[in-house]
Amino acid sequence: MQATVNDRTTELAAQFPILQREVHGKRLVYLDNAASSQKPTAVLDVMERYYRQSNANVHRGVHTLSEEATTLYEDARVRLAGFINAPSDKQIIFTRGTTEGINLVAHTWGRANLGPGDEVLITQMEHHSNIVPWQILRDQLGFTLRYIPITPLGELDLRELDVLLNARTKLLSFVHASNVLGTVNPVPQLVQAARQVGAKVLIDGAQSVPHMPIDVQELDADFFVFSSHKMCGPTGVGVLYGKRDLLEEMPPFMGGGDMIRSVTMTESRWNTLPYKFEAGTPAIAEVIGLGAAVDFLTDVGMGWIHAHEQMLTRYAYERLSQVEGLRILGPEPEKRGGLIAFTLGDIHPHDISAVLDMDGIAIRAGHHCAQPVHDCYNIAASARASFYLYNTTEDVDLLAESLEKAHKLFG
Ligand code: C6P
Repeated sequence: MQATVNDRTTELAAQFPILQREVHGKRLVYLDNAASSQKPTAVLDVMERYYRQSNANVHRGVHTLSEEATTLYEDARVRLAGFINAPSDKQIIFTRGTTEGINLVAHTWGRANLGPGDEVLITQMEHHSNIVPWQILRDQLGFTLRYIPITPLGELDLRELDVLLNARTKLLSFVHASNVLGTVNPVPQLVQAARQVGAKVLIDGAQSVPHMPIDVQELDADFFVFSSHKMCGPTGVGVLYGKRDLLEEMPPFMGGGDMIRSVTMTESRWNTLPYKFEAGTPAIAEVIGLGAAVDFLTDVGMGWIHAHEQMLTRYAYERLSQVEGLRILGPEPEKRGGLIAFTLGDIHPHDISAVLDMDGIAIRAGHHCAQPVHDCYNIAASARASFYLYNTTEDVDLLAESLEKAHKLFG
């Protein structure tokens, strides 16, 4: 069974040109997928084809190239809507990524709805991109920012939820899957609790959309954001999904071309959804590339990807637990996505990563843009291995062997 899974993975890995290269004379073992995934030929080809054959601006011309570019761009939107089961492609707003999606909600919905006496509830396991925008807005608008704490095992501590989430809470915003702990948070329980006090819900899906089937209607969040570059797509593009009535009510984020219906010297009127939120020339090639990434992931099967990563995570959890001095952050494999952050004795994570790099193994070292999570464990940084559809149990074995080497070297 395991051999079969690894066989399919090897076949998939062959579709990623970069995975054929060597680093320091060794086969590249890419375990930094939570930071950014690699890109298959299907995505690279579609982007090159766009530039070679159809390159022109979208929504702006009636010549053949512009019409082709517009069709490719809007087809990608339809594919994205299907991928997360959005009721309409009008609810798919292309952004630059998760960070911009959260900032868009903060500076449009947030500015229109938050003020003194209101509360925004986030969690201590957020990425900085779901903390800093709210701190900036809090300082400008005077609302209160609260945090759901974390248990020592790396799960949300929901014992005080009925106090933290109250009639003053206007928004509950949380990460679906933590980029440090791997914890997959209980969306139904959190959404239901928010509904009871009338709070809106924003979910950061940066680490969930690439790795598991997502149905935004089933999750029932008001806003859901994610990034293309973590799901086999190019950098520079991401998605904000929102409930239609909210998106209709919200003022625009940025002003400029394409987001207007009409402009006079005294005032402007806004375009309809989704264009109201897409000011200026968008990342056309990147959106088209993201559409191809969605086709690729759908062909592989999101259910298969999820099961494969669960298998790898269980395997890695056991294998890494045997490395002397290694401490895993976060819950047991059943409660986490496909990543494992850890410390190794008191070796600095940058040193761990440098030793692994000499063996061709790429991991991430640092605070992973989530300093408050590390504060919970009284550490400044950690090392993190994160898996994707092209990783195998052999990659995990190489990781463990290299970590043992690092322990001997520094221990
Ligand atoms: N985390 C990591 O190595 P952007 O940069 O906008 O595409 O994504 C931001 C972001 C938001 N939320 C979560 C949960 C994330 O993991 C990330 C990106 C990368 O963990 C880069 S810091």
